Amino acid sequence: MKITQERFVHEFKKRLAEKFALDVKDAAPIELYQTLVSVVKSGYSEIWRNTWKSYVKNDQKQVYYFSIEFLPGRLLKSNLLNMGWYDVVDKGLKQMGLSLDKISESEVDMALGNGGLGRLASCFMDALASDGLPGNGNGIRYKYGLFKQKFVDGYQIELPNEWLTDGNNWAVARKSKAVDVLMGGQVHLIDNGKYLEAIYEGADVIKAVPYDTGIVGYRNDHVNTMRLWDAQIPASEEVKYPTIEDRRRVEDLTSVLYPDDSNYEGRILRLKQEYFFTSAGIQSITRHYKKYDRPLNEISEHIAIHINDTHPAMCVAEFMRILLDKEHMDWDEAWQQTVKTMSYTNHTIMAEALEKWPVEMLAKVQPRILQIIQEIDRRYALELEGKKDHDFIERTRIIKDGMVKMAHLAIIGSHSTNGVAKLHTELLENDVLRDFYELYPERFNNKTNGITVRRWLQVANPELAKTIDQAIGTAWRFDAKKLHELKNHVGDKKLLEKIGKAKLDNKKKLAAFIKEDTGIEVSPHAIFDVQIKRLHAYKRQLLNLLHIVKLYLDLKDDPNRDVEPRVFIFGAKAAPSYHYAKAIIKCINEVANMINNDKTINDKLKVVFLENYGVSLAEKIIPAADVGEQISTATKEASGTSNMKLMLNGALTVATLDGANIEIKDYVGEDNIFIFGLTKDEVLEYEKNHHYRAAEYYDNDPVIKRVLDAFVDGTIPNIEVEGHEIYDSLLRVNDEYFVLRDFASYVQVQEAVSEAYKDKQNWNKMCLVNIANAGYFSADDTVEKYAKEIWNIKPNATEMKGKAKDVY
Ligand code: GL2
Repeated sequence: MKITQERFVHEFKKRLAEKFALDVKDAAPIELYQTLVSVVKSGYSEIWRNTWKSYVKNDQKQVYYFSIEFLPGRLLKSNLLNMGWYDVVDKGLKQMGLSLDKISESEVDMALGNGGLGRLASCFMDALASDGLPGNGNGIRYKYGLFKQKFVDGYQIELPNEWLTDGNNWAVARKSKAVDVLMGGQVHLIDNGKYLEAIYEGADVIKAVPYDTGIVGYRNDHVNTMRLWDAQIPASEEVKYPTIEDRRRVEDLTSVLYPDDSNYEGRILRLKQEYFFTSAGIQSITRHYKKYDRPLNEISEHIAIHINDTHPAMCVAEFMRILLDKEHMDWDEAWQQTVKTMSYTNHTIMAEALEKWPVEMLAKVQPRILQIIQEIDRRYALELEGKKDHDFIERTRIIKDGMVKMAHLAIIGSHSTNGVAKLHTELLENDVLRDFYELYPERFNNKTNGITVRRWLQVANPELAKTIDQAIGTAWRFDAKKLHELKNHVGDKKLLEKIGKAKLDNKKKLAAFIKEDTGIEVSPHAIFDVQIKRLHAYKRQLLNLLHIVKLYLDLKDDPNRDVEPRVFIFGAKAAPSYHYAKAIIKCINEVANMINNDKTINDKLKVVFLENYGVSLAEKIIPAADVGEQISTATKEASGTSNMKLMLNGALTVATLDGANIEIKDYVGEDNIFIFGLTKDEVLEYEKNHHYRAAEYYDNDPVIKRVLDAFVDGTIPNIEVEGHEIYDSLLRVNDEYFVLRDFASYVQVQEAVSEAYKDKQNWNKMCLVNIANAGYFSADDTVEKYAKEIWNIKPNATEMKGKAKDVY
């Protein structure tokens, strides 16, 4: 829809009056926000309808991306950008004396995910729509998002995140599209002469109600759907749940997001959630497919289903259940369609994150699904008999020792398994999933993660975006790879200065936010050194902290030491039950207190731990970062995506050779990144041979000894318990993630960072090289590869990508 400033202002005032009976000057921020959302929604609703209609009309193959987490953050600005309305609305609001930035702050983050995996799903949603591809999200509408983090005396406290208090203005409830999901009870198979009939007894019927959110493509008149399911009690079942507690038992199914990142918890409620959104999604897909009388033995030519990590792996069995029990297909045909339809992404090799569910638990949640998995497993083993040895078959079976291995179900039941960075895929093929790679080499492939450059540069960092426009024009806004044209400008001093200025301005803004949020004053001229991600031992926030303590002790020894001032900025939530991660949070906070309040340090060092890290906070921090810390133990971080967001915003990366860091290094070259630490082969060697002795590093390196002692000798106050825990984890438990082993090379590379920062022009040149190469990590391209190589889907025939290019 075309919009002019005049028309927007008129529409906005009209709706504000209709909705709230208010004038602009009397409206509260939330009322202004809700009014704006309603104008924006009305601007894309017709396109949304038309996009869906065109899929149906053209009988287009569609992908359904099943993910137990989505992390869209705020949608207002990104929708405005994608619709091409941003500037007009910004000016129109100003004309009314309002501010888009302020109104946008009223939007509560949609935080229905933990971290990288959920954010990736949302970047992919945005990219699918912007590529004009027929792609739908399928997930859970949690009533409570990821917990709100507060610090009390330096400890993490978790508060409920009631993100729906003011309603969710973007979603549309589609009660007419609800489906029934059966859980629990028993199932009997009865031969009725024609086929085996599944008779359910005593099962709970749960009504799955979809809430659809439009996902607006970038300037291409294309709007896809993210469908999130809510659990409700069907009217026919109300008498079964006479008390409020009874009702809660059902409705709680979609209440909370499990707050554990990369760690699986064997709780029955989680398993129920997995079955709930899987079944609801598969039922609605097949129901829609059948509406048009197409043959079911061709379904895989019309739909693709993506299993994002193992949480939706029951898709395989649920799809089989529908084809067998409802459509009476024979097993072989149903299986063929299932494998052709499904594809799976693995996001981690951490053993604790690989889901295994006890057979009895699955029997309680959905006995028919268990039966089907048992049959898949039986046939799998039978088929390999005589072809593979007994051990191989036992190692790769789906059910083993009373446990159902969800990754095995996903691999066996799909035609594609991919990792999320080159190194990660290599580890899957040669190590973690070696047997399956031997069995199905053609199923394995790599798809390095990507990010949406729109949110992480155009929306989050408008000043840098404009600077780039001035240098290379605006084509990069449609095709992020074009950022590489910046490489022709490395010698352009004016441009380098402007990049430096944009960074400084962003740092000033962040400094103001830090002051307001924490009371801590930081200088925007110091190096802003950022580590933002979940708190996890393998991500090694502790290594960062040890280095900070070293710098502090050096300054205490010699307060006149010539150091490049630095502000270390952390953002990280720890899973509520992850004791060790919480101990690290406490220690970072106490080190921060000690340093920030020490007058002798004279502002050479500051440590800021911002509360409640999430998408919106990331949008404030990333544009202001000079240095991004990507320091996981090699082999442990599957890909990482904050590494890509930070480089895109001109931060230089301090990195181990892990995950996508390796590919970043290959693009920018070794001179434009700070690499340190053990390599994959060295880590694997240590893990195999158990040669590593952390205590030797303590005994032989006086710097390490001094830094570690500070955690237990009272140097750092208020960490009597936590300091010892950390000390013991390194020295007694032998430092599982090789923090001490990598410490010396980390210190060295950090010295190189400080040295490099002294030459501003060269530093800005390095930033430019990073920005120029960040377009290679655009989610648009990643998703295009999934579309071509895995899903076999094509852009919408009526797609108008690039049509509005001249508007800028
Ligand atoms: C993760 C990986 O840890 C992370 O490296 C990766 O970038 C993302 C997205 O692929 O997936 N795996 C995982 O379980 N979580 C991740 O963030 N939670």
